[in-house]
Amino acid sequence: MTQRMLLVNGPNLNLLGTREPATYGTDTLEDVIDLVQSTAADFGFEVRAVQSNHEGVLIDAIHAAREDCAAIIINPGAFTHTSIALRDALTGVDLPVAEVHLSNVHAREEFRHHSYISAVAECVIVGAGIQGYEFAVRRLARLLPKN
Ligand code: CA2
Repeated sequence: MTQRMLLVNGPNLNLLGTREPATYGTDTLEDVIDLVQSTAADFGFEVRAVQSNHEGVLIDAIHAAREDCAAIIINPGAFTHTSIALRDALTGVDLPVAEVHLSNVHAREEFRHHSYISAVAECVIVGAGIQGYEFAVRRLARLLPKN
């Protein structure tokens, strides 16, 4: 059976490629999804992609992953720095998590330096632009047992 990865993008990431290119680059969310899908396919994984500006929708998508996903790639957007609920959802499903940030959050404002998610992630990739999502897929594919 084909294994699946859940790709989660949080608030405002639907705007990728339309504004703030100096911080977030010029690639769109569609480019991110294409990159994740094509990288995952090289390792025999399908991808379900979810983007929402609403915390509860993201939590529901994470809960649903328990049924049919082997791993989660997440850029929680600004919820990274605020959401214990998102962290608890990730803990609750007990799947390997890769946390990705397009920008180097550590070189930005102080409030972006802390992540509620990092402590429950297998790996954290920051500042590599959309390539960070590719690294995340490769890392998770390496960690997961072959079926
Ligand atoms: O660097 C990242 O990937 C972030 O997760 C992006 C979040 C930010 O709050 C985090 O601190 C770091 C913001 C996403 C907003 O994305 C936009 C993209 C284009 C135009 C406007 C916003």
